[in-house]
Amino acid sequence: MKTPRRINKSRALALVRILAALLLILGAAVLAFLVVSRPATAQPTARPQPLTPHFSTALAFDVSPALRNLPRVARPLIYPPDTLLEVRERGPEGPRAHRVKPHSADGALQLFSHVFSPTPTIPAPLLTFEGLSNLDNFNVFGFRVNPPDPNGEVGPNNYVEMINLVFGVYDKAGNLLVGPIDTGSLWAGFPIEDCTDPSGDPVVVYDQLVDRWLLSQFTTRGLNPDGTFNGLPFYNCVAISQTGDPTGAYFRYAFITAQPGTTSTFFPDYPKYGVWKKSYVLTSRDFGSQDEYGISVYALEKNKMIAGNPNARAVHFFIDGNDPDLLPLVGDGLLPADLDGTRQPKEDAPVPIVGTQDDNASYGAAFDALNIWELSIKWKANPEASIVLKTQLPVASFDSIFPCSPTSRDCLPQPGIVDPTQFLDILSYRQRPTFRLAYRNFGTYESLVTNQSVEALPGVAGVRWYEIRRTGGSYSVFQQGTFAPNDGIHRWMGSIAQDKSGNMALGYSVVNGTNVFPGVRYTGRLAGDPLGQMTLGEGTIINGAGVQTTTNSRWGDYTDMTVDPTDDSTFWYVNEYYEVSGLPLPTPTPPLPPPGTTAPWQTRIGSFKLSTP
Ligand SMILES: [Ca+2]
Ligand SMILES: [Ca+2]
Ligand SMILES: [Ca+2]
Repeated sequence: MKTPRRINKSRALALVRILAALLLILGAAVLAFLVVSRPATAQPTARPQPLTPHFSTALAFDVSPALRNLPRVARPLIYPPDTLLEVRERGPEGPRAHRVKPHSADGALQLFSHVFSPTPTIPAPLLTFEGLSNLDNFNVFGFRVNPPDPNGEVGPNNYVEMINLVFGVYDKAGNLLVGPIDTGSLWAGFPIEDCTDPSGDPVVVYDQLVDRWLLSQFTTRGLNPDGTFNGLPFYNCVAISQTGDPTGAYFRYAFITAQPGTTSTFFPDYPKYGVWKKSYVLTSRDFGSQDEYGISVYALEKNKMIAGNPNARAVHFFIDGNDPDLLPLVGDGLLPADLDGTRQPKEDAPVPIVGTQDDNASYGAAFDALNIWELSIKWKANPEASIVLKTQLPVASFDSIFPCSPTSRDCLPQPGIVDPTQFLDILSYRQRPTFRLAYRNFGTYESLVTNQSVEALPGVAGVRWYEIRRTGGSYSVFQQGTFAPNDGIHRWMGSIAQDKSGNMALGYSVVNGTNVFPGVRYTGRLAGDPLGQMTLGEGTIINGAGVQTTTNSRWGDYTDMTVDPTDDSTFWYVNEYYEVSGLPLPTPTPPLPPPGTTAPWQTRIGSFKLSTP
């Protein structure tokens, strides 16, 4: 184990540094945006340059006590009880897409012959139960946060959920076995203390190939409270369960995000992970301290990590988003393939990495497309790795720029809410697909499904979803659709996956301005159904009964549809909703919140199957 630089600052100060950014004036963020949005140093290149792999080994490693015995790092801080902190509200923002051409009609809008209503065709949930909530944050930290970043995955015996800023382990009946624990405690005692902060953007994935859990978060000590860089490094903190029991001990790793050849530090925002055959793959939206912007792609050496080898390696590529030719090809993020099922990709098959581009947005896309990158990696003594833009797949016209006002996050109305600053964030302007890129090998072809939020009809949010196939190494869009029944309900912040038969489930948030409170629903299709159609109607994980009243408007930033490895058929979905309203209450008054509550978001976990066995 290499000895990292020790950083000795108080826990309270660390929390303040991470989260107290809401105290800053907006002007600082605007200035940061202006500085990084169009750097004068950007040099156009004709085509994507060959990208150089940078290999490293984990900067720190150790073995944790069993999760159920870990000491708790977090100590409640004294805040007014109604304090709500936005996770990393101020900080590097990078480019922000805006509209450059008028609304485009959606070219893959699923048509309904009559007014859409939920049909009995889609099976009801087998089970739903309460996940973690903002009340857990209050109980652990003494304050609440937004957004929640809800995600979780199902394993043989457990469901593990991570949110900002806590996580928990459930059995499959929904009983909480361990937690809620502040995410930093997962790294309690770890040599790189940055990992012990409750920093956020957590991701958990279950690796059914080797029966292990991967839990992760980024670090934020390199950011000042005002979002500027202070010279400290950043890390991706990754914990791998020693066995299939997520309540047991973990092998803990930290991989630095520094880039060779520069003195900049790189903040790895919005990390997303995927399971592959011999690698864990992660992508992040990076901001360098010298105004660099781009997307990082990492592969982590899985076989050594699951063996608890301190010398597990990483390979890192940085794709420069300040290059105007590269910006549309990476946008605001790429998603790594995350393997479902047990049929593995071919030996040495490249890992698909997928982005999305929209010609309505200001990143320079000439047409609407999926951008397919391929990452190749061989973990030899002298490892080899490469990443290439494999192809661009034109897709049916879509429009990711929703009419939001007064800010780009004030988009979707809620019942009783008349102040548009409290409208919910659709987040569709971010030029990227949303978690996950669910991969499945069907033998004669490989299939990838993903989704993004769009303006499906003028002023109506919907979910564009895609099935990409790789056959003999070549990619095509096998089907695509936009799910937005014209029933006055907004659907967004989706996540999609396929079961072993190719049946597809799409979960998402719902809301409207009159009688649909923020809730969680799902739709689906069977493998043989007409292409591009979610044929089964709509099911409900949980109906909302309250509204979000915070003016930061944050929603998501992601949700998670996963597949039970036991039968490879049962879907498990997690998303946020409101059972009671935040304060101040809108009129008419929905259910009353607990005293002092400002943002009582909750999460709900639900399971369902689309076909009987
Ligand atoms: Ca998995
Ligand atoms: Ca478009
Ligand atoms: Ca707002």
